[in-house]
Amino acid sequence: PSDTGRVLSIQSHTVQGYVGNKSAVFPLQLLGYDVDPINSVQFSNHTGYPTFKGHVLNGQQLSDLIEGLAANDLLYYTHLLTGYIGSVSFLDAVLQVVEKLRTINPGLTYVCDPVMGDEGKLYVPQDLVSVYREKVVPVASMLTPNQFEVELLTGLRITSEKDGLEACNALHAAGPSKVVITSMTIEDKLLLIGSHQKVKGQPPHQFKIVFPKIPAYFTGTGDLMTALLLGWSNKYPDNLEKASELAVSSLQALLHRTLADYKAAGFDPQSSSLEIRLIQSQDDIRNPEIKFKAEIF
Ligand code: ATP
Ligand code: PLP
Ligand code: PXL
Repeated sequence: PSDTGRVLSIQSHTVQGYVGNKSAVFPLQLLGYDVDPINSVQFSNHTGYPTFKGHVLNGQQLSDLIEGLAANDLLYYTHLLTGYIGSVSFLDAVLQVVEKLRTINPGLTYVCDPVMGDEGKLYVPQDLVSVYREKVVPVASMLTPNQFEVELLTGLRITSEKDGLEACNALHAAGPSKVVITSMTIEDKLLLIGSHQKVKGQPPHQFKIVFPKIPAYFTGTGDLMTALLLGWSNKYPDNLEKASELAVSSLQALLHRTLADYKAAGFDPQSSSLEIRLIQSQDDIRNPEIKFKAEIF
């Protein structure tokens, strides 16, 4: 744990707009990290647009890149970051990358956003779910699921804060010492739940951060959130609530700027998903003002 690190980030690339690596690499760099992106897809734009064009990297092509790095002794990483993954074969190749990186740095932190769906809808193939559950969760250091993804990973139904906390306990038992449920809706309120099991087998330290729902739909925010959580939790390794306060505060500032910019341009923010104003929010990423405080359970 230190102020900086070297991150291998395996995520989507879009030519236009900010999802995947496009929304994770720049903020991590701003926070002082060396980031080496591997683009799991290269698309013209994110898949929420009427159409998209581009190419998908397969598991063998991922392994080729890793082999090239290995051949030059370039595989030392402090962190691995993964987000949306579209197939079992690619997820299996990622699992091999985790194993390989840990032979070189046994202390590697694997930060995994188990992107599978949202609001009851799955947007990856069904057969990915059991791979995440059985093979990925056990090797992850930090997991950043949303409410629906927690349900898929634990088989528990989450309708209250208590359910969320119990699900975190189940996930700790399966592997990761840090779990952040990045968003859940409980009685019309949005909240984040964080859980840090500092000692294996001991009760975790748990907290929540409540924040208001903005009446708009954004894309790439989940990817940005996980990147910020990696960045800040490495700087505050024993203080997940502080790391989460910083991440939530950056993100809310960025979302409000995004909304204001769209409105100023005469655009109806509820008519389609909004591209985040990432570059324009660099001060809010570097130096967030903490406006959202954690409440300890
Ligand atoms: P995953 O990447 O695992 O699918 P997710 O579904 O939680 O994660 P998002 O729904 O994009 O991803 O949310 C990520 C973060 O973005 C939330 O923690 C929240 O801080 C913020 N956020 C996104 N949309 C809104 C919104 N409409 N109002 C307020 N905050 C939002
Ligand atoms: N919709 C589709 C089709 C996706 O592929 C993704 C990818 O992750 C999303 C929505 C959600 O993105 P987010 O991580 O911002 O929730
Ligand atoms: O934000 C997740 C994401 C990742 N990758 C691609 C996407 C999206 C969201 O739409 O289209 C290609």
